[in-house]
Formats: sequence, structure tokens, C-alpha cells
Amino acid sequence: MAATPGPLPAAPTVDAVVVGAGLSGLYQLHRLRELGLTAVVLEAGADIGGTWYWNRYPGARCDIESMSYSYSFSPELDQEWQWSERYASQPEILRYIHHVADRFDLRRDVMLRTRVSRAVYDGTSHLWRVRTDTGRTVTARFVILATGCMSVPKDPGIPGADSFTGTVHHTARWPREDVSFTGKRVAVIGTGCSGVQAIPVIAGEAAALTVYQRTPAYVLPARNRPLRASEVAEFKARYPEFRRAQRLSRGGTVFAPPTRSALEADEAERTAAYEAAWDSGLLNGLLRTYTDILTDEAANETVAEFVRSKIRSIVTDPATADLLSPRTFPFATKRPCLGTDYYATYNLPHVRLVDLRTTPIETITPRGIRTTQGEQVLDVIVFATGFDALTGSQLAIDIVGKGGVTLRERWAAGPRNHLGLMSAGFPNLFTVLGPLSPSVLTNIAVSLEQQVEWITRCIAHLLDNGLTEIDVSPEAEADWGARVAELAARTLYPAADSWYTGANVPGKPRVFLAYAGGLDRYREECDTVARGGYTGFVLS
Ligand code: N01
Repeated sequence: MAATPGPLPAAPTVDAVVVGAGLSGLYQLHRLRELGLTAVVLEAGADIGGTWYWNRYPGARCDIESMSYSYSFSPELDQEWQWSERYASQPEILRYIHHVADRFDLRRDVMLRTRVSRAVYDGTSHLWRVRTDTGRTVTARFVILATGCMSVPKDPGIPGADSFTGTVHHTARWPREDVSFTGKRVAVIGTGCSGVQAIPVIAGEAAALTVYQRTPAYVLPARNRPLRASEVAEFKARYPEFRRAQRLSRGGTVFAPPTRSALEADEAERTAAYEAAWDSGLLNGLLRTYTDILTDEAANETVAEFVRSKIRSIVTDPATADLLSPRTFPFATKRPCLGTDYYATYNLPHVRLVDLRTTPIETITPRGIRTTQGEQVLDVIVFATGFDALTGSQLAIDIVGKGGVTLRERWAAGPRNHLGLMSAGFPNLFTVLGPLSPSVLTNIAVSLEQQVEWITRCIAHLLDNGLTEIDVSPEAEADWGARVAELAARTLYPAADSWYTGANVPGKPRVFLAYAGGLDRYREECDTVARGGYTGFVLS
């Protein structure tokens, strides 16, 4: 239980506080302004951009096509912005976010270098008091956490890390100034999507690269390339129609859904389908070949083995190919990675793979990394060790709701909320792309718009009806948690130790953290709740 806050000012500083100036927070600000509300965005970083501000490691790039991974709310914006590549690089996405901020005049309400440390609800005035690490307090009727799905880097917990006398970087806290690897002996620890993107680029510069792998990923070729002016023009001509289809889609990308089980097809047919998907360069290409890749172990294994065969065909050393082949979890139950030259990088003479399952790290030393096989002397260590995903960024804030109950207490056994949007006992506090919503299983550019728009309509409803507070009924919250768990249980997702389940963070409750029913269905559920007068919520 937290201490009761002191007296509040008669009027709130602003109508709404938005936490985070990434894609979600900036769009939320835009929508709140349209309602005529005053809002401030509090952002920990030295600039706007969120994920695309922090994750500026070499090779950082989106794994959803650029024409699709962008805001859809402004047809004019769609027409004027020019993406240069099929998959946008981090610098280009950051430029896009800056362009949007300027175009919609968003910056003047963003407070940079301001991390929210605490938010306390006052049940008498129905206001939130939000404190920052700069010592500022802002009061507001509404708080929207747009803190990102993956914004709290995970502490790798490797002993001796502080003793290393060389340079250390985490992919998610990459410095803004240039980092040169030329002539350096470099280690990358971690082979998730961040490591997979960084490794080939670092290998292109470093004198020697050692990759420390605990679990190999399924890495699919991105087939990134510059976009041709003609294809962009053609795409733009049908942008409105595409955006409509995207909004109605299952995952925020548009495709023809499969109709058959992988097990109904014979091997030759399956291989042809998988080859076409591999060549497509799409993150979900393989997943979309058949209906049951994510629900049937035997169907899934046909894809997993196809990817392993590709690894064997690319990596010349059979022992290395074997180590790079994922076997401990079904395909796509951890997010697959889109890579460029990832497997071929291991054919380079100065690149070495260390399997941490057989030769674990004992300690980081002042000179390098010591495994059970000896010490590797290094100049630079790159941690690509991931995030405390989905719940980490909210639990990093000391959030105190009704009756002094904290969010950390409420979520001790895992996140609890209704529609992934609000938790019982924390009135007028909304979350964008939070746990138990489809977020990370979709094109988040589409998901965030859906949630921001729902939240905005909800706030408008409160204001239009002279209401001051929206809270969640504990029953609705329990039902939602059960529903999300039940949808996950129909899939193979829970079979993997992944950040989807919280398994990557020691001590984190094991809960499947995303709504696996599809964005289309989720949108319908949210809209039904709103149409029904916000069923499951308590309005007063
Ligand atoms: O993090 P991860 P990430 N010692 O958790 C290893 C999105 N993303 O930053 O699997 C040794 O996936 C860990 O090993 P293991 C995307 O959604 C998108 O790469 O726990 N190793 C794993 O190999 C993605 O899924 C894009 O056994 C340790 C790696 O570090 C998500 O972000 C690009 C370790 C962490 O992989 C997270 O990706 C990048 C330790 N102590 C990221 N601790 C695109 O859009 C962890 N590991 C393309």
C-alpha cells in the first residue's frame, strides 16, 4: 500500500497525460487535441520516436513492409511521404516520425528527457497526480500509457559485466553518435531479432566477431530492396482501399488467408509452397501457407524442418549449421526474425559461433568473456538480450490506484485488465499496446490506431455524458484474462519459453501476454463493448 498523496490543486494541469512519445503517444496526442482537450506527452528520451529512437543499433530495420507499417489516419500523409525501401531502416522510420510530429504540430506538447516515475490516483478529486524524475508533478483527469511493448531492456544478469574494461552496448540503448567496429574484436550476446539484424552488419566491419547463442532463432530472408517509383505510385493509387482492408484484417497486414491444413498437402506441394513463402521475404509468409502451422505440432514441424534445410544449404560448416538450427520450440511461437545475410555471415572466416548450451558463460572479465572453454579477449560487447516485454514499461512506474493499491501488487501474478486497455482500480488510466491485447502479434501501426481511437471515443463518451470516471469491473477483468488464456491455449504459442510468455525474465509470472484471437476479432469485441454502453466497465 502506498502513502496517501497530499492535497491536489483545484484544477488539473492538463486534461490528459500521455506517457511516451513513440508512434502511439504521438497519435494519442493528436486525437486528444481533436477532442479539444489539453494534453502533455512526457517522454524519457532526449527525442521523440520511442522504439525507433532507442533501437538505433546497426542494421535496425522494421520487419513489416514500410508502405504498411505507417499511420493510416491521414490520406494526405500517405500520399506525401516517400518510403525508399521495402523494409524501412530505423533512421528512415525516425525521420517519418519527425515528419509526422512537424506536420501535425505535435512537438509543442511533448516534454523530453522527462521520465514518469510515479502516478497516484486521488479518489476524491478523480485526478491523477503524475510525478517525473525531473521533480515535476502534473495533474490530469486521464492518463494514457503509451510506453511501448518493448522499451525496458532486460538485464542479461551475467556476472562480471561491470568489470569489463572495453566498450559495452545494449541494442536497445544504442548511442546516438557513430559506433565504429573497425579493427575491433567484438562479441554479440543474443540471437533474437535485434542480434540477427546487428550481427551481419557488425561482421562487415569488425576484425573478429564472436556470437554467443543460447537459443537459435528461425531467421527468414527479408529480401529488402529499394522501392521503385512506379510501384510506390501504384500502391499510393490504391492506398485508401488498402488502408480499409488493413483495418479489417486479422493482423494488420493484407493477405489471402490459407484454406488447407499442411498435413493435407503432399511433401512436394508443401515444399513448393514453403519455397515461394521463403522467396517472398515476408515475415509471416511461411505462417500463411496453411491453416494449422500455429495450432498443430506436426504441421508446424514441416515448416521448422524446411527452415532447418535452408540453414544447412547456406551454412557451409555442418556443425555450425546444426547449432544454428532451432529445435527447442515450434516455428513462430517466438517471433521469427527477418534477416539479411544472417546465416551466410557464419561462413566468414572471422565470425565464430559459441553455443552457450554446451559452453555457458562463467563470467565477463576485465578483458572479455570467459566460458567453460576459456576466455575470449574482446574490445566491444554488444548485448542483444531483449526486453522485459509488455508489462515492464508499466510496472517500471510506481502506479497507485484506488485505495492506495499499486499496479505492481495487482499484477503480482501477471497482468489483469479488460480488453487489454484498463485495469480494475485504476480509473481513467488507459494503456496502448499493453498486455492482453493483440499488439505484438500484429502490425502494431494498425493496432495502436485502433486502441488510440477506442480510448479517444471512450473519453469523448465520458465528457459528452458528464461522467468523471471509468473503471473496470473485477468480473470483466477476470473474464478477459480467461478469454486471452483460452485463445492462447488453442495455439502452440505457450509451448515456447519466450518474451510472449514472460519466460525470458527470471521471476516474471508465466502468462501468455497477448490476445491471440486476431485484430479483426479484437476490434469487434472492443466496438461491441463500446456500443453496449461500455459493458464490463463501471462509469460514474
Ligand atoms: O530480444 P529477444 P530482441 N545470456 O528476447 C538471448 C522486436 N524486434 O531484442 O532465447 C545469453 O527476442 C536470448 O536467448 P534465449 C521483435 O518483436 C523487432 O532480439 O532467452 N543469452 C535471445 O537469443 C522481437 O521478437 C525487430 O535463450 C541471452 C536474445 O538474447 C523483440 O523485439 C527488430 C541472455 C534476446 O532475444 C525482441 O527482440 C528487433 C543471457 N543472459 C526486435 N539473455 C524488427 O522489426 C537473453 N539472451 C525487425
